[in-house]
Amino acid sequence: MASMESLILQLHEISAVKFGNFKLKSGISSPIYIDLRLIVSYPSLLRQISQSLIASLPPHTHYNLVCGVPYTALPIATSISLDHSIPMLMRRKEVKDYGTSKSIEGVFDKGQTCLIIEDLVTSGASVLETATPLRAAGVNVTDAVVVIDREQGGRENLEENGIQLHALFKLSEMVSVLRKKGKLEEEMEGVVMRFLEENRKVAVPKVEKVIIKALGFQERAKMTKNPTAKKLFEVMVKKESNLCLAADVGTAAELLDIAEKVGPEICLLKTHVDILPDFTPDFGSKLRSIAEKHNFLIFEDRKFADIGNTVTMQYEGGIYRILEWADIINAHIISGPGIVDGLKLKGLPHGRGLLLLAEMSSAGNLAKGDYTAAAVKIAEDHSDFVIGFISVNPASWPGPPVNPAFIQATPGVQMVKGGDALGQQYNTPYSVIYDRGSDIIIVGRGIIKAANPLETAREYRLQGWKAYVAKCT
Ligand code: 5BU
Repeated sequence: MASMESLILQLHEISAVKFGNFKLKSGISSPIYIDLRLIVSYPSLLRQISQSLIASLPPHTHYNLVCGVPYTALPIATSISLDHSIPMLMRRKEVKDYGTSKSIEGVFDKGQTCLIIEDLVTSGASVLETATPLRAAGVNVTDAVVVIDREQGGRENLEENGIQLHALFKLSEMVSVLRKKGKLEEEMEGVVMRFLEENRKVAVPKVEKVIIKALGFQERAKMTKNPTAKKLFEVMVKKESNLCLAADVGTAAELLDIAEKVGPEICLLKTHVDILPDFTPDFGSKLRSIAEKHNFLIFEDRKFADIGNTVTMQYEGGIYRILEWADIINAHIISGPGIVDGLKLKGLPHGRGLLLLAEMSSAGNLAKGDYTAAAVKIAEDHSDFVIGFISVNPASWPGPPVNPAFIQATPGVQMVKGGDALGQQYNTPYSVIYDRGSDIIIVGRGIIKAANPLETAREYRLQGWKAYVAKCT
């Protein structure tokens, strides 16, 4: 097997590595340019690279298909396919509307796993462009192998999309080998290293969103840093339920009663504890024992909105002592990020989670545009405690895709689109989960006012889950 050093020197020899000032596909200017298209003219080098790529994979890497990212990696993938007798697939670059079977050439079965082959990774966008139609066709994509990792965020971006990146070598390794072998002046080495340092992260364009939608709760459970979010993902998978009951009933007794009845169907039960006239201090422990019995989490829809110091007291103290019994709470961001610091101070030591109100369901509400974007930013800055968002249409949020570790929960859900007399607006479970990109449907009156709440809750659960499954396949 050729050594890394030898491959780097050979690439330099054929002028596949150039130093100067170049504009990259991602739009940034770079002092180094790598053109691996040239290797088709050097069959021995092409074969050495292909063999080294496969040898560089960790031994447990599982795949039964390979697919090169067009065009540069196609000959590399072909060489791998021939050498190892692994069937190859090709993605048609010209077909823009991926998701149709025509975008993939070759024979495959759903459930097979395809290794993506690429020459160079910057942001990871090209790998994702190939992974998206493969996943849409039912092929698993878990690993990508690349000749050179430019170390500009590609590894992280791909990881966020459930793809592990393996690289033959990093750009910085290439530069230091060339310097060591006297192929690069010290000054240019400095320029390139500085460039690498300053361009550590390149955002991935929109295509990622499609993959995020397709990522399952099981995979996303591994991505979150928060134990409550992890548990919620796991409960959803176990119970095949992405239904949250908004238990807006008249009394605590009724609430405990409906929690007991509907418990098996839900992943989450949402309370407004301040509407219960018969609240007693043992309410929390009673509800928690029902939650444990039926394996759901508790979300107090308190909508904290004050300054950090005040919310610490509201969260922990008063009559309700929310911190003691609610797994999840929510907050407006109107007062700025201090509210998250305050709630986190109390909640994080208990492993609790916070949903930020990024959007609301009621007509004429002001949570949109920059406000929604600010909620996302605050969530990212506190991803140990913020577990996601109350949202209405996260699929349409502008900007880079939201980290799939965050959970989207959406109120304003009924079987039929419509609203109430006081501004509530309803969308259907399918539209909320499939079209609007949410994860959890929050349903109140649709279940509570139904003639048979248990049967109706089951129907909502099935509809919500069906939409989630459709989104993942
Ligand atoms: P409904 O009966 O399904 O309309 O109840 C919706 C519940 O979700 C209710 O408890 C509201 O307080 C809650 N809600 C909402 O409807 N819209 C929002 O934007 C937020 C919460 Br945040």
